[in-house]
Amino acid sequence: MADPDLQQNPRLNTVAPRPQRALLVAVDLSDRAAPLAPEFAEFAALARATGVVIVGEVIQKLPHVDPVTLVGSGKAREIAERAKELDADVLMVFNDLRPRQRINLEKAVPLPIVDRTMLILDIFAQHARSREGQLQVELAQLRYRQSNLIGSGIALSRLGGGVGTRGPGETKLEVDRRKIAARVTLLGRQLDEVRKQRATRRSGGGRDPYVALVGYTNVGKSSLLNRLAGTGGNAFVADQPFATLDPTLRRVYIGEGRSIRLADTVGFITALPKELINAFRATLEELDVADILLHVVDASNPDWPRQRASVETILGELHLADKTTLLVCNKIDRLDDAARAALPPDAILVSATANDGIDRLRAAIVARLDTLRSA
Ligand SMILES: Nc1nc2c(ncn2[C@@H]2O[C@H](COP(=O)(O)OP(=O)(O)OP(=O)(O)O)[C@@H](O)[C@H]2O)c(=O)[nH]1
Ligand SMILES: [Mg+2]
Repeated sequence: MADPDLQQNPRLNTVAPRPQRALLVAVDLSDRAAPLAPEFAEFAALARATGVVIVGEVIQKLPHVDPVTLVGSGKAREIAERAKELDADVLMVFNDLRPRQRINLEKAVPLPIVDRTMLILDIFAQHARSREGQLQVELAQLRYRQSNLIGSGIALSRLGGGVGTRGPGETKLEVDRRKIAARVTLLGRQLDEVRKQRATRRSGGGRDPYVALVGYTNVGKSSLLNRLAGTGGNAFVADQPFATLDPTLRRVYIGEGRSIRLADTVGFITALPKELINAFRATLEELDVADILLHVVDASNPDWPRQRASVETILGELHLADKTTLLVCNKIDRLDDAARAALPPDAILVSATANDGIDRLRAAIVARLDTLRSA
């Protein structure tokens, strides 16, 4: 962060004496097409990945969200009491919040509010390593604040402090808005510069076919890259959402004297914030030059069909829906024979960690490349 004024109150930036205590809140709309349970579990995983301790959860069933406070007003009072009892420091709200609902809920429950998008942005901020990645995340964070009227008082990890501390008053917000706009312009220019440099580097790359791993976050894309690349793999692997942010490219031998360039990419998630898609668009649209996409799913997660559909939606938004794609079902070491047999017949079954099916995957890539070449 170049502008110190955009940062959080320095008093709050000192190392927290204990992890932040989060109370999770959700409105359950009992939508049969999109049941709450799997998405709420994912939300909790996102919360934990930011380093908070979850001290409780409040879920309210409603036919519609309350236009004023999101939850009903009685529920808002109940949340305030629970938060006090549990000594919570931050409210993490699952559902999308309009600016007005955010302000009203913050009045009813005097705690900073962090929503799902802010969590995702926070994790991205913690994990971005490359200059381009860091610029992209900061741009996404600022754009999100701009469109949701959130002042810089909400400290996300890279700005120091924990996730979500008190927002500033109105006047500060006005000043912030001008500064944020100026910073957004500057970041945009810096990103253009970094991207030009990267494009120059990339054009020096080899002629081997280009294959990209895509898929939901935490399904094992980086593990597969490591397995396929052998000793040269060393991509970062972790059991947490968004371990990989920066694209990695490795040369991989696929047999018959042939190699490919294999790219690892940032994982996707349901309703990936549009600010992030826009900020990462340039990186993601590079997938357009891929000859084949390997769509990796975690077949051991009962929720994988939903995850697969989300990834396909995002690929569509990136105009990549028509790419040649192989479906790769990973983590089959966790499945019994019956569960394996129930997977789609065209899928390639593998386990990156148990080193199972990797030769089949190599052969499938070779075969598909041959089909493409003869087409
Ligand atoms: N049981 C099992 N676990 C696996 C397998 N492949 C990966 N994992 C685990 O799944 C977790 C996520 O693996 P990653 O390779 O980091 O997943 P990713 O898709 O790159 O995740 P992001 O970069 O966060 O999107 C790690 O804990 C891996 O050890 C597998 O075949 N079987
Ligand atoms: Mg990864």
